[in-house]
Amino acid sequence: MHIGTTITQFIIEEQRKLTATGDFTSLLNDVVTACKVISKDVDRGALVGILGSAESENIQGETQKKLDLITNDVMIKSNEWAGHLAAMASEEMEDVYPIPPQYPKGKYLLVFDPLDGSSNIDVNISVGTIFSILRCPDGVENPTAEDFLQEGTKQVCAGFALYGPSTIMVLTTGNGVNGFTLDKTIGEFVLTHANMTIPEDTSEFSINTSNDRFWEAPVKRYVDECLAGETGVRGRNFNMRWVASMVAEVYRILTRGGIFMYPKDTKDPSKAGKLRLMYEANPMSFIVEQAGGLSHTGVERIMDIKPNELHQRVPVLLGSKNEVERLVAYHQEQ
Ligand code: AHM
Ligand code: MG
Repeated sequence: MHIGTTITQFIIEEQRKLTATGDFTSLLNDVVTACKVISKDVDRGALVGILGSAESENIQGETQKKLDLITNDVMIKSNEWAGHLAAMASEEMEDVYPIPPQYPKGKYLLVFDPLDGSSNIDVNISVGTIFSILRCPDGVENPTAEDFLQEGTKQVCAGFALYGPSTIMVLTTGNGVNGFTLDKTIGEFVLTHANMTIPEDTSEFSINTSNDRFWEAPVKRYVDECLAGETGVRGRNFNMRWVASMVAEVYRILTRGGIFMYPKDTKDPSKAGKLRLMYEANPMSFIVEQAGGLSHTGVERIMDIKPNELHQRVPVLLGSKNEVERLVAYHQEQ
């Protein structure tokens, strides 16, 4: 029986159009392998004793889950050996991870959040892995954090795996967005969602409303207007969802539209937002924009930001074009 287009076939055929060397295809294959391993680990969960806290903190001061550390290790071990990468960086590591001296080095940089939404892992709600591939600057042998600080527009590829009822991989290399479902019977991701596009309009919003009192005026206005429904200025009712796993929210938006907001707030004035630019906001922005949506901070397009540090946080407003534009206009009006 024909199984359809596997992710490997898809990547090879895409790269052929660009007369690529095969290096990038192999790198992506290693990332895909890591996500299959993580999918299996998430699936096994309590059976193998890997749920719960690791009783350590990451650089952001967040308590790490055992699975944060396990999945970080899976990403490193799957991607360090093949000679495609010059270095890696992750949400779970303070500094850049250099390729160990016993392995050859390559021309790409890989940055990732190995387990996004990990506060959900112990309650069996969808989590995921987010990644972004950048080019290592020419002539750089031993990349430092500085070499990673490239605008989102420079990404070669961005993707995420979503470990939900199905395991799904969503990818862009700047030529549209495609989704693949893991067929666990054969261990292959198969193309199931070709050319994903985000509807321009939506009546569904997504924000953690427990932060309401800390929001700035434009976000408060936007949400209040959605909540007023058909009796307010919007003249129609809105629905709300909050999964607390960005991977799940973005996948929902790719499937049926919507707007996702993790805005700047005054809860902790030292932070510009909750989500991290390099391994959350930029890859998701690349995917969302390639699917016809928009991704903005309210003040600027996320992918135009010149990063100033590896673990930088940014406000994130992304999804259906017309809703994000409206919210940006509210920021400009103030
Ligand atoms: P994580 O990378 O530590 O899991 O944090 C990022 C997650 C996002 O997936 C999600 O949108 C957000 O944090 C949820 O935050 P909150 O717990 O404030 O609702
Ligand atoms: Mg995350």
